[in-house]
Amino acid sequence: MYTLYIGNKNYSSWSMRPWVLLKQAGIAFTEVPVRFDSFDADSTFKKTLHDVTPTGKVPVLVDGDLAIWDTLAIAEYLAEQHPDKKLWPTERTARARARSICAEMHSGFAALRGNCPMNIEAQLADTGALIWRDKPAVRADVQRLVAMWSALLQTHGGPLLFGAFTIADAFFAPVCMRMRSYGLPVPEPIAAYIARVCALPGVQAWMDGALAEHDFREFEEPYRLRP
Ligand SMILES: N[C@@H](CCC(=O)N[C@@H](CS)C(=O)NCC(=O)O)C(=O)O
Repeated sequence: MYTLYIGNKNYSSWSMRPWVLLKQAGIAFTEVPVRFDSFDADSTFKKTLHDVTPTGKVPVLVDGDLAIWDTLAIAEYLAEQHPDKKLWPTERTARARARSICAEMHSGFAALRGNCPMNIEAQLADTGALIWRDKPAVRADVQRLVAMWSALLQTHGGPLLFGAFTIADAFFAPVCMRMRSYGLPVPEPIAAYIARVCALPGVQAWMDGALAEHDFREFEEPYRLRP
């Protein structure tokens, strides 16, 4: 049985990816929530993770005495462990494309991530409208996502990026959360894709968990004074 260490469901976009992947694929695991705190060296968060991962960050997947950190490595490990689940697209070129966009997500979209931190319970449409007006880099990130998703939905015919659910949809699920919370404007077919991702049982289960947390963490809240 796997153990997955995760952060607050409302805020932890990196934790969301492998959690949704495991849930959506029907792979059994136990979750260990590690509450976000100051992230100082002597914080409970860092102390909890000290013996688990050298990075001191979530997510971490533990399989027996093996710990795998970093979302891409976790996704690759699960795909190798469960070939029957087809976590990557089965066709070679589609798989290469899926890996490309997951790597792009992993190292990119800094403006969107920085300006629109994930906050599932928050309704930040007014803030989103100001960000949209004032931050061309955010608009550029969203334009890139719209182009990426439109091309894939067209090529593979939907309903998800590569037809059926894959790691790629799990990787972009937190982006869908951001688009939703901040009300960022996207064309209708993209809004429909976001709605389909939100309706996936694995994503729904994560969102339900986030909404049940009621754990307002000030340092994760650039835009709200209170819940
Ligand atoms: N590249 C890492 C990023 C992990 C990450 O930054 N996790 C955040 C929570 S979403 C964290 O643990 N932050 C604690 C810290 O920065 O000390 C991955 O893909 O897993």
